Amino acid sequence: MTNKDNSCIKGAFTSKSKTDQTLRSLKEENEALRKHFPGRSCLGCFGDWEVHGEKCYYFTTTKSSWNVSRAGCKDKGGDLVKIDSREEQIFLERRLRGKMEEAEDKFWIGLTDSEEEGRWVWVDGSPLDTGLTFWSKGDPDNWSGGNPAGEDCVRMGERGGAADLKCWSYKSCNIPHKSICEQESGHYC
Ligand SMILES: [Ca+2]
Ligand SMILES: [Ca+2]
Repeated sequence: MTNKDNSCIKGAFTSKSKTDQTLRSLKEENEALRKHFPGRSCLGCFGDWEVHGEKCYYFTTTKSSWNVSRAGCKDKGGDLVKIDSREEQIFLERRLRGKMEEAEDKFWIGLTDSEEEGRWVWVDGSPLDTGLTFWSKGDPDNWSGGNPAGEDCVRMGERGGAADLKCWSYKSCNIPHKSICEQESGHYC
């Protein structure tokens, strides 16, 4: 084999690896665009619901107990939000900063241990993944100062932004709070 042949083969390899690299970055770009311009991938949400990834989110503006908040989400076709990833926590934590009017203006999420103390369950019945929790410092402490029954429901939000995303706090379920509902996004093509 001549040197010329060798360099041809080498060139072909370099070019293949460049093509792979370009393909990879195009895929990433496409994914990013799909998230930012849901219309392009035919994903969308009705009315005041906000699209993010493949889900729709609704942030209430009125305050209710955890149970009434959950019923409100169900009436709208969803349920209280379940946080499935760090990425979803990042989205919600950032979104709430602009919505909270004061420090205690936190939002109910779909997590509770009302059935059995310390056994955390999401609204879809799945157990809390202990590797994916974002408790504020000191929580969950089941403080009974506000309600003798203690606390069983989880709310989130830190108006000034949460350190390391940690902004879940435990509260008595009867306290009125705003809430975050979630449902699958629709396909509109
Ligand atoms: Ca979710
Ligand atoms: Ca409790």
